[in-house]
Amino acid sequence: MMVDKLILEMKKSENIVILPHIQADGDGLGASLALGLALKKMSKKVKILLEEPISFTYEFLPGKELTQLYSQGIESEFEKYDLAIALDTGDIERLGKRAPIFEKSKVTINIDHHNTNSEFACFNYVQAGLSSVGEMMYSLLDIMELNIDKDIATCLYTSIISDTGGFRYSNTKPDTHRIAAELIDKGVDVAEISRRVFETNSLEKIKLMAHAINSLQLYEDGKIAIISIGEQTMKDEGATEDDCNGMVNIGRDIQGVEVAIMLRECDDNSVKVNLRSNGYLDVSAIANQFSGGGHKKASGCIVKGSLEEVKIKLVDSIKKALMD
Ligand SMILES: [Mn+2]
Repeated sequence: MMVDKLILEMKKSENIVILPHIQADGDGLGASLALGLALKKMSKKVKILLEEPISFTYEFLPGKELTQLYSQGIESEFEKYDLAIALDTGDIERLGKRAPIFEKSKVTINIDHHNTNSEFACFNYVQAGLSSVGEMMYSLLDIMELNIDKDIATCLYTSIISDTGGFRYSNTKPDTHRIAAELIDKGVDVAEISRRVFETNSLEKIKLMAHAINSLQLYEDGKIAIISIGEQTMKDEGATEDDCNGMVNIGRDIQGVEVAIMLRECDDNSVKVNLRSNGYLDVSAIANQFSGGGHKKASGCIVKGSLEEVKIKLVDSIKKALMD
């Protein structure tokens, strides 16, 4: 079984590097920290290598001392590593500048739940039906009979609530709640984690939301909602990439909307696209048409062109998909 192979590889290895996807979210980061803390208990030498600094949203997570920020030229530091583990990463591009470190590692493992996963590692453990890598990680640590302490539980709980929107999305299954219950038994502070993850925004984000709401456009009798944020607006408000997180939900939360799109202009004549589906449309298939990926109800891609050009392309492709 794949799980047994992964466990064997982890047990065999001494130096292990863990890599969540770029702009690590609650799931990628939470699962990485949980695995890092667990491997540490097994006396492994562990580094969690991040592309960007940890967002203030997740600063409360335990295990930060295991993280290191990628910087140019650090590749040689990782030459002696015998195992690289990518978490919550659908394809190798999602590792950004750290992809060569992953690829040069002697053994590579990919643990993920994206249905578009390209199985880019030596060992690929992909469970597309599961809510989060956090949920997968809980089961993995359980099989390894590792003691899940309060710190590890806090990381895993954060993973799960992040990707299920606090148990509100259809990926929330009976087992998701069973695992959450086990984690709460370990002493997780539910109210505090929920407040940090869902109810604490930067002032810049709130100001950005005002722009996003003003930019709202509806197409196809209100089935498609688009919000867009220009590069200049980001600069004017002093907003960061982080502040754009979840902004797509503004459109998704409107009655009658099937697909919500959030467009974020980047300074290299490209547009970062977030897609959310409220119902039957598989937005990972739409993202795939533009070399992106994700889940059926949440996906993303980066498209070359101006905001206007990208908007036309996407609306066109979604219109076609809605007609099928
Ligand atoms: Mn995830």
